[in-house]
Amino acid sequence: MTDFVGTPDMTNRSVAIVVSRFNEGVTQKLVEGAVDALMRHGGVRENIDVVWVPGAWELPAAARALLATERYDAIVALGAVIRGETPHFDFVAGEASRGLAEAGADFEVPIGFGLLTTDTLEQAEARAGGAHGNKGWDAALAALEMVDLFERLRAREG
Ligand code: INI
Repeated sequence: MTDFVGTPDMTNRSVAIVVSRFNEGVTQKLVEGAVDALMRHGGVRENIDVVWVPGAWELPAAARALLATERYDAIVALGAVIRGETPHFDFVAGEASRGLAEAGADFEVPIGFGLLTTDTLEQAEARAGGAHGNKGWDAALAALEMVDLFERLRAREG
């Protein structure tokens, strides 16, 4: 039996953070958490691109455009969809999530999922550097772990 577990390591790796401006007070904090995680795991600022889009709906298209460049080892997708502020919460949140999952699967590149879907602004703030941590940090770390895991699995294949 062999266990495979990835170790988050940003050394010599390149990551794009794609983030929505909608609810920017929250998403800016998610970016800070994600950048912090990447820097604390061996990253340098030259290897981190931050790409802003209007809203969560636009995240999958931007992620695909970034992946098509083949410049990145991983994508970190960040956003905040808040139920109280939109009658089409389910469409925006659902389609953004589905689109990101599909993009990751199609390109076989890890996409860290840091899209908050909450009932209230307070719940979103609590997850963007508040009482419930920072989901931007979590998403960046998960993406790095998956990059390393994929590398280990590919090495095993060869
Ligand atoms: N986009 C978000 O990222 N969060 C939201 O809460 C939100 N609301 O409330 O509607 C939202 N809507 C904008 C959407 O993502 C698109 O940018 C817009 O429809 C233009 O395509």
